[in-house]
Parts: sequence; C-alpha cells; structure tokens
Amino acid sequence: MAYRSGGPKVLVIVLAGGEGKRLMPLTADRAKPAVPFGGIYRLIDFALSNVVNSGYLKIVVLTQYKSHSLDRHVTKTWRMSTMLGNYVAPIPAQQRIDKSWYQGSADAIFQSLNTITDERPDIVVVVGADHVYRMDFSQMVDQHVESGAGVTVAAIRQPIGMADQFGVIEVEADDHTRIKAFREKPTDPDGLPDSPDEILASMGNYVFDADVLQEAVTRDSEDEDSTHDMGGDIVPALVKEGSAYTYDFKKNVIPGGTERDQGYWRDVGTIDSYFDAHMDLISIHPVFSLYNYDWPLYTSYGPYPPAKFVHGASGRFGEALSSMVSPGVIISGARVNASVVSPDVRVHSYTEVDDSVILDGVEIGRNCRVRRAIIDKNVRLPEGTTIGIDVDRDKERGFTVTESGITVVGKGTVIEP
Ligand code: ADQ
Repeated sequence: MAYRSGGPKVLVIVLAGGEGKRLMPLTADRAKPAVPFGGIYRLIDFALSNVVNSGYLKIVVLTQYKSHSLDRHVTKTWRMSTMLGNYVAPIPAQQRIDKSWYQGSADAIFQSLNTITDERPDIVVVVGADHVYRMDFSQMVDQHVESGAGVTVAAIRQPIGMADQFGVIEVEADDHTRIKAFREKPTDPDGLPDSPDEILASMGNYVFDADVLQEAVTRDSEDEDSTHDMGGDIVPALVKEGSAYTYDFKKNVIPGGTERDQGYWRDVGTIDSYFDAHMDLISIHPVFSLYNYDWPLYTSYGPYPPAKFVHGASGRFGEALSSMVSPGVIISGARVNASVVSPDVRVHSYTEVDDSVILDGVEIGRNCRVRRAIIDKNVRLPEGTTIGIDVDRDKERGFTVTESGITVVGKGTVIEP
C-alpha cells in the first residue's frame, strides 16, 4: 500500500466500555478502565500512555457503562492541544442504531464509524483499556504494513488453564505469523506444539487496514447470529479470509526497558489478578517498573501534598515498609507493610496494615488490623475494625472474599464501630 508522505496515517480506537463484572465490587459504579491502579493511576492510563508514547496522537475512547468517572479522568488527564489535529476524545455510546446500547465491542466501533470516516486514516489501531503493560504499537504497525495483513493481532503466551479467558490463536506450521484458527475463550484448548502447557493468547490489541475494519464491522452488523464482538466475531471472520496475522509481543522492545519487565503484561480482569499485579509493583525488584521515564506512564491526581509519616498516640512513628505510598497520605503511629496506598489515605495509631491495596481517601481508625484486603475509595474503618483476619466473618459482614482469600470492601460500605 502506498501512503501519503510520512508513513501511514494512524487513528487509535481505545475500547473502554467494558463492564468488568469479574472485578465487582470495584466496578459497581465505575467502568473497568476507570478502576484505580498502582496508587495514582487508572487502568486506562496504561493503554493511553502506550499509545501516546508510540507516537499516535489521534485517539478516540469509546465508553459505555458507568462512564462518568472514566470520562472525567480522560477529559482531565488526557486533554491535548487540538493544534496539529491531535486529540484524545471520549465518545459516549451514541445509541445511534435502534436507540440501543452497544451489543459488543465490534458494534461499538460500527456505531462510531464516523470517527474513521471523518479522519480517513490508513491504519486503525484498536486497543483494550484494562491491562497493565508497556508496548510500542508502532513496531506492530510496521510489521502489519510489511506483511500485507488485513488485521494483525498482538499475542502472548499464557498458561493453558487460562485459555477460557482469552482469544486463542493457532498459527500456520510453516509461517508462524499467519493465523490458521482463532477461538474466543475455548474450554477445550490444545497446548502449543513446543509447549503443551501454554496457549498463544490474543492481547485484545489489533492493527487493521482502515478499509478492512470498516468493511468487517459493517458486514458484522448485518449478521443476526453475531455477538458483535471483536474477538468473538470480527477476528475469526478475517482468519477465514486468510488475512489475519499475529504479532509476537516478545519482539516488542521498549526504550529504557529492563530484561525483567520486558514482556510484562497483566490482564487484571479478576480481583485476584488485580491484587497480584499490585504485589508485582512492590516486590524488591519489581517485574513491572514504574520508574522507566523513557516510556512514561501518565496520569493525574488531586492537589495533594507529599506523604507524611508522623509520631502518633501510640508513641510510635508512622511507618511504611515494602510499600508504595501516594501523595496526601498521613500515617500516624501506625505500620503499613507490603501494601499500595492511594492518595489522601489516613492511617491512625496502633493500626497495622499488611499485604493490602488501599484506594483514595480511605480512613483507617485506631487499633485496626487489615490484611490481604482491597479497601475501595472513601471507606472509613472505625476504631478496632479487623478486615482479612477472619474471612468467614468478612463474608458474614457482606464483604466479597475471593477464592484465594482476598477481602474486598466496596465503595460506600458503612462499617459499624
Ligand atoms: P475480553 O476482555 O473478555 O476479551 P471484552 O469484554 O469485549 O473482551 O473487552 C475488550 C475491551 O473492549 C475492553 O477494553 C473493554 O473495556 C472493551 N469493551 C467491551 N465491551 C465494549 C463496548 N460495548 N463498548 C466499548 N468497549 C467495550 C478480549 C478479547 C480476547 C482477548 C482478551 C485479552 O476478546 O480475544 O484474549 O481481550 O484480555
């Protein structure tokens, strides 16, 4: 394909309408891409930072469910100069067709096709908004253009036990980039020939020739049997046509990346994986580094002063060990260990917090014990509260407790003293 000068013109569509049912109660009143992560970020910041760092500055964000906090965050954090035609534009569900919500991610794109026809790009990069990773999409676009593919699907090896959470890719034996078969979330997967305990999973990131995408979602919109899903319908249809290729995420090299965090990608689709990804951040040698300023992760948060650790009624200094503590936090005469603490949190005397994720504005009173827990925004723990110490009691009190024993206290929960 011949491009106008300067290479292909690229438009990025960020799919940010996911409901995130498996992240309940964190998604009770926010879309999954708006879920706070890593103290100061929202999940969508990772996808958007990757897109911007890849050099792509025409970005539309398709939102749908409970999009208020997502919309506010995108507008506040990602407002860009519109000079030179750059933008990050949140697009709420239009209910353009039959006044209905989007049926699925492909329908979201179909109903927003005017964003493509207005911009007239050569290439459309479609990315999910709920993963933690670094990726240079321009390297994937280069491969896409060289291969002559209609669609290129980013892929990473994952344990076979997780196949039912992913689109599973099978490649041609003689050409490891051409996709032979694509099955969305199969329950009877075959392992890879060279590694039977693994499958090749779609990362939910795609590079399309713009006309191929437009045609595919238009055709899909007329198919009554379709679920109108990118992974479930659009990619399998293009695989049948022989125009789908895969991009091996292992090949992606990030400036300033280390051997340790090269290839890091976490789908934080469940409470347990969300919790584990936080624990990845605070390990002594983190497998995912937030300190790579050659590939910065952008975000914004309130006007908070630096974190403070003060002497409290307990006669001890407040301290945090093996933890990340955000601005605006005050730890007074309490001990926080192996935890990630978001802005504006207060932890009072005699309290101990271990292995936990504490979101914005939480207040933990005196003499509390919090262990292996996620406490959502603005929750107040009165004096003497215990969370995560006796999980049966946590369940009795109506908290969510995951299979691996993480207790989640949802937003707006009132805990009796
Ligand atoms: P899932 O993540 O299960 O699998 P989905 O729930 O469609 O698929 O979410 C994909 C992205 O689209 C997310 O960023 C989500 O927020 C967004 N989205 C979902 N519905 C939307 C809608 N109606 N409007 C706008 N945005 C919407 C997908 C692929 C798999 C792949 C995994 C990788 O389908 O093939 O393996 O991602 O995690």
